[in-house]
Amino acid sequence: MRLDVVTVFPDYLAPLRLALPGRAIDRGILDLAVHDLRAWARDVHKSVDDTPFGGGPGMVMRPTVWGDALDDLVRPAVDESGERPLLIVPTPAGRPFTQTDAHRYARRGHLLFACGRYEGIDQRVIDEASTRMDVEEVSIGDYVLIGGEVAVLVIAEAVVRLLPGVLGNQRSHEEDSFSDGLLEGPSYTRPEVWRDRPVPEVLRSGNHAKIARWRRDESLRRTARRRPDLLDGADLRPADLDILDS
Ligand code: 6GU
Repeated sequence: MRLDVVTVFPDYLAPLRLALPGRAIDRGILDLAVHDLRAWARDVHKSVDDTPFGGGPGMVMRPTVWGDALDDLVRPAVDESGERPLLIVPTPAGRPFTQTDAHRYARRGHLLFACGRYEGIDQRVIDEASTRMDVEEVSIGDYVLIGGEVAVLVIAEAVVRLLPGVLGNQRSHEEDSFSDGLLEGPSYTRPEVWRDRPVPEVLRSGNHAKIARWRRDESLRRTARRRPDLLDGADLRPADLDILDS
């Protein structure tokens, strides 16, 4: 996968070269490039923003600068594979980013992240880009960040860990929170008793069917308490309903 990030703070993206994404880069699974938007600025002051039409607080990022950056990074408009790049614009005004999106992004060949700062990017940049690439404006939650950089770290990490060969054990995706529509339950390791707290007996029983049922029940109970909204979308079996009633 090719992953381009355009930002006025390239240093913010340094963590992408650590840990999981870093290993993916070393193994040639991920080709990461972080670009300084100011490289496309036109004036001596390298300015990338201007005052908003219609008035109001803050500044808006200039379409001229962003347009040139996207032209240079998305040439040709179609990759060798014949696939359009996917432009992802993190913004608190976007659709919520979910695990389903992470799986969808992980199947793409080329992701391009455009980090906005200030009051955002001139909307014509997004509208014009839509004519030659797939574009999604996404939010990582109902709170406001200063810019899109941290959101890119979040989204990129969620995507990169799904790329084949990045995590050792593929089965670990299947047990992730959200992959079955429920939250994951608690986990335990040695020692068997720690500060007078024993590991739940069932986990030491060696009875795999019983362990699976217990894990499912913990997962259901936790989801009902913390994220009841998720239960509507989860595919529940008859045995699950008894737990939720109890
Ligand atoms: Cl994606 N960007 C910014 N700037 N703030 C956010 C966000 C994104 N998601 C939630 N808050």
